[in-house]
Parts: sequence; C-alpha cells; structure tokens
Amino acid sequence: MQITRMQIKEAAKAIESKSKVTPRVGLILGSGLGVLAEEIQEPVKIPYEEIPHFPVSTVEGHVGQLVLGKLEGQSVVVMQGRFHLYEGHELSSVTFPIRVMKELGVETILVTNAAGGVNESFEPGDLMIIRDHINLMFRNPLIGPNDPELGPRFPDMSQAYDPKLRELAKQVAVQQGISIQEGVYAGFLGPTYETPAEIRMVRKIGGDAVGMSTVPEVIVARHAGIRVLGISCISNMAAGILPQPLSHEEVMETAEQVKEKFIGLVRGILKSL
Ligand code: 6GU
Repeated sequence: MQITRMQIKEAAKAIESKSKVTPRVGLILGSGLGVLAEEIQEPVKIPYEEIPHFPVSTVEGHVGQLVLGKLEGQSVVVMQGRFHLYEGHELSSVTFPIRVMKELGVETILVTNAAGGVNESFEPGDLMIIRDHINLMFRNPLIGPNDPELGPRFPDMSQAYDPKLRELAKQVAVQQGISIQEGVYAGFLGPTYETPAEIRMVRKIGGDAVGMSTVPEVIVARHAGIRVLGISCISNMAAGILPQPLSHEEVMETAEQVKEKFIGLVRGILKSL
C-alpha cells in the first residue's frame, strides 16, 4: 500500500496535538537499545496505537512508542521500538514513521541496530558506524508511483550515510576513549539468522555486519532529504565464525552490556550536532 501525504499529515497532526516539541533529530532505537528513550527530558510518550496509520510492533524486546522531548539540548523524537519486515509489516508501514518525522521537522536521523559481525576483526560489544549498506532484502520502499513532493523518482544513494556525521561520530568516540569500527551493513529480511554460506557471501561482497532492519528506513530518509547517521551494535558474531549457535538472548545480553558506552556516544553526538 502506498503512503499518502494525507496519512502522513494526519499522523503528524496527532503527534503535534500532544507535544509542543518541534523535533530536529529523530532517533530510531534498535534491539536492546531502547533504554536511551528513558533519558529524554520532559518526555511526551505516545504509544504507536494512538497515532493514525502507525503500525503496531510485535517483537520481543521492543516497546512501541514515540517519545518527544529534549536530549543534550536537542529537540528529538525517538522511536522506541521499530517495525521489521519479518514481523509481516509492509515496507510502507516500516518506513511510515520516517515520513512522519520529516513532516514534524526532522532534518537528521540517527538509526541504531543490533547486528551480527561478519568482519572477523570485530568482537561482540563493538560499535560500528555504518559507512554504507547492501540491500539484500531485494525490496525497495520507493517502488510504485512517486510523489515528487516527498522526494525524487531516482534518489542518489552514493552518500546515504552522511560523511560529516560519520566523521563527527568518530571524533566523539575518540574524545570519549571508545574504540569504534566503521563498516558496511548488509540488510537481510530475516527472521532466520543467515547460514555460514550466506555470511561467506556477505564477506566476499564487502559486508562487515548483517542485520534485519535499517535499510528501508534509510532509503526513505534519503528520499525525503534527511541526513542519516547509522550505528550498529555488534551483538554477536555471524554464522560460521564461532562454534556456538546464534541466539536472540545473546543479542539482548550484549546490547545490555554495551548500553552505557552506546548511550554516552549518542549523547556526545547530539551535543555536538
Ligand atoms: Cl547474525 N544476522 C542478522 N540478520 N541480524 C542480526 C544478527 C545476525 N545478529 C543480530 N542481529
């Protein structure tokens, strides 16, 4: 189903009727990283059910609400819990919140996720600035008639992850004494983790980490002219690297351990935006 301008406006109006904040920065918090939303000052929390046309999240470990408020002096809108294709959501649902953020006034989004490490120099607990992505979902949220008021028919993706924001994130990490990786995120549909053969393929084609999110949201953000910074938490190594099987528990455990480092980095980035 196509997203219409009317639906976007209805959702934005409902949000604006509940919060006086005009957000400039949007935060999308991935698995286990939603805690940052608890640190928003003067928060206005809006459950997704209360926003017209918003889908509702189903996955374990994901709360479903928007939080508007201030963080490090910035007016922000935070998605605490996001939508995944593996839940059965349409691409239009997964990316609808990005359109609404744009309508609210968002100019920059910070997307985070938990991802499996493909690059063998990575370790669980590492943070990785996303330099670029590979769309292995083989689906694109912009398929269908293009509304030129929302963005161009053929958007450029040559600098999807803003070089200046990546540089800033690196500087903040250095200031804070956090070691940081940079790499290419390969997005799969899920919900299965990949096979070892798929991970060997990803390594060959230049991927450093794998996950089940982010790609659709970033495509729509770029279409809308929003600047993007992406950060992956390497929660585990991808299939075929270590002897043990992969588990969602490991993903959540690592996210829990990285929480403080991650929150510090995001706060530092917001402060210097
Ligand atoms: Cl190994 N694969 C995918 N697709 N998503 C993940 C992951 C792996 N680890 C955390 N999220």
